[in-house]
Amino acid sequence: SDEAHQAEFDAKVAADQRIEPRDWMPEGYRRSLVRQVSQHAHSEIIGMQPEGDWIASAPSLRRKAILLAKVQDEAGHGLYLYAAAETLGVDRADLTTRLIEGRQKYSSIFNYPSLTFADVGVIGWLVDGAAICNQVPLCRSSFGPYARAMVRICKEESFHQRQGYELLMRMMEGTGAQRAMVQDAVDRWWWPSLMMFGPPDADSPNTQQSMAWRIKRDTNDDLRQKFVDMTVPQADKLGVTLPDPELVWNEERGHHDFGEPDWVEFKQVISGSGPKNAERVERRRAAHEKGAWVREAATAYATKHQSDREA
Ligand code: FAQ
Repeated sequence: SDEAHQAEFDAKVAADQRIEPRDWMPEGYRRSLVRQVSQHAHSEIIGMQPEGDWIASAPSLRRKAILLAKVQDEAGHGLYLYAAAETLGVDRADLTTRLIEGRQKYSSIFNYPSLTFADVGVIGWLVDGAAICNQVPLCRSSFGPYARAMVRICKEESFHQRQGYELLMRMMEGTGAQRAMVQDAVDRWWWPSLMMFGPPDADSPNTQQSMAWRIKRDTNDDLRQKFVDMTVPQADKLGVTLPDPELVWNEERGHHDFGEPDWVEFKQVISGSGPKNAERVERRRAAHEKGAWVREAATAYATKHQSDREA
């Protein structure tokens, strides 16, 4: 009966056992996972664009090789995540259609422009840093395929974060103009990085249920705090200033206090009118259309192979 199934599901979740694709699961659980995992997959794929813009003009062969490897990893992450979503009974072609028709979200962070090569370093440091902070706990997400995808992804994200930080360290040893370029990139990416964690807990419609199901293991505000605490000493060591006059260590709380991100801007960006939304989605749509012949050829080949086998 459904009641027995529900009880079994609840017990598994409470015991921190993984739910697997063939297990019974509440419809809402499935829906919320499809939502989160597909948004996450889309983020990896759209997230290739801001850094991808710099591959052709990386300042050295070494930087180009590193950047190419990182952007390829992001494609790989997208593919693991689409595969995880497919175990929930959705089809990746359909998810891509929903993305390019603007019916599904992807992370707000990728709707900002990457204006200089310092942005590549800052994306690695702050954006991958925030991604790690958010994703390490998701390695313990209750849905098996998602949790396992996160383990592999987090290993690669930590390389991504270090390459960004190392790039910035080198630039900070350079000329005044290079140091200014790093500071400018930090000024532009800091607040959007804080927004990656989602709305404040009080305005987060999904957190409570997702925490109860152990899809999410921490709230948006807790992870945002963790990220700020982790990043402040890194900024000091780098020699940059985080653009928040309210940022201060609070001895009593044992955490940094910090200012409020601009949630009006956040809402605009997630509803499609951020600085780069239209361009990002358009580029994805064009790439998808350009790839149509590859999909057709692959399908034709598979069909031929199938009928050869049957003959
Ligand atoms: N952007 O109720 P909540 C990466 C939406 S890292 C856009 O709090 P939830 C690596 C949310 O979906 C980036 N939309 O939602 C990389 C919901 O809308 P819906 C990807 C956002 O799910 C680095 C509504 O607002 N990482 O790609 C955002 O409990 C460098 C209400 O929000 C992940 O996806 C946002 N920032 O918590 C790649 C991590 N925040 O669906 C390339 C996995 C919220 O009801 C280069 N996801 N929304 O229409 C999560 O942990 C969660 O889904 C949150 C949101 C924390 C993002």
